[in-house]
Amino acid sequence: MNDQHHTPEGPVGPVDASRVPRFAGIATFARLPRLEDVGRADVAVMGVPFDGGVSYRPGARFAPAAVREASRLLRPYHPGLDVSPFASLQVADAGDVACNPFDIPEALEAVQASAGTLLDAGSKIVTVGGDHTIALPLLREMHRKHGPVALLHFDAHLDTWDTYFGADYTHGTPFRRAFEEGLLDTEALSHVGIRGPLYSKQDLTDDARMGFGIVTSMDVMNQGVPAVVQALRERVGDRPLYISIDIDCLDPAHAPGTGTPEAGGMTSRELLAILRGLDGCNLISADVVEVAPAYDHADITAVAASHVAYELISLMARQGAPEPVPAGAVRQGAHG
Ligand SMILES: [Mn+2]
Repeated sequence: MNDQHHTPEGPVGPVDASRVPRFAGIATFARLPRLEDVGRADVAVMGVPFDGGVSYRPGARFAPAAVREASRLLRPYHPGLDVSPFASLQVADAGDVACNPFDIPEALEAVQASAGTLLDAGSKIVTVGGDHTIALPLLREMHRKHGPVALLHFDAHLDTWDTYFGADYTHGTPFRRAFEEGLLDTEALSHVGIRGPLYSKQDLTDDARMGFGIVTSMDVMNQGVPAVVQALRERVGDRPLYISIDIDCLDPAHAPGTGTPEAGGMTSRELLAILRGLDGCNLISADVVEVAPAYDHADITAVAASHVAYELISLMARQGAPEPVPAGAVRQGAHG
């Protein structure tokens, strides 16, 4: 099964929607095969149903299941990037990390171990959280593989705070811990989508000291997507790039189902456009976190998250595709 994308048969793609209706069958991400069914993957979609690090509304533990359900409608060809990600690469659903819901450090160890196994098998990872605490063990593994990494962090919040109630590992602190642990390339860090009130001006001082640039949601409005894209591309260059996307970077109108909503955010169109503008960057892995389905309406948030994950996978396909596989060579997934 190794190097499956080099075999004449090509990758195993999603279940054929013309044979099995999209709403039928057990949900994997985008109706792709499970990792255990194909043996290896160029890109593994990994669920992390953990929300033990939240400071406000809980519920992101249910996000992987909700995003998989919402991802049924994704289709194989991405016209904006002119790529068929599931034909260029073997993409597979790696299932969920079985996190201890009562022990944060143990849960983070489990996330790190699962991520390490996938990376060592040659996969890039698109993680569907889970709350933002899980970005820390993911960044630890990125650092193990790549050294200090560039980071684009899409969020309403800085997530560089120090502690909550004395706790070091929470969804508001992962990037301060990552900075302290030397995981980040401090020349190439930026938040995108920041808005809303802070605890004090010191929050910004501390954040800048760690090397972060800030693109606020108002900057996106005032400068426009192309200027924001250009600035981000200049900041990250060709460094190994990790993208961490808190779905609350979107306005609550576009992502109501999240734990700490803030008014005045980006539209889902703006987020997708910024991501698309990163075509050609050296994207090593990514996460989409903080979807809390209990507060969602009509799957708005889960649909947005599924499209964001698809966008990330498409960027990986554009950048790392082996020899293009003819469309007819992509085998349809069998499970229905
Ligand atoms: Mn966050």
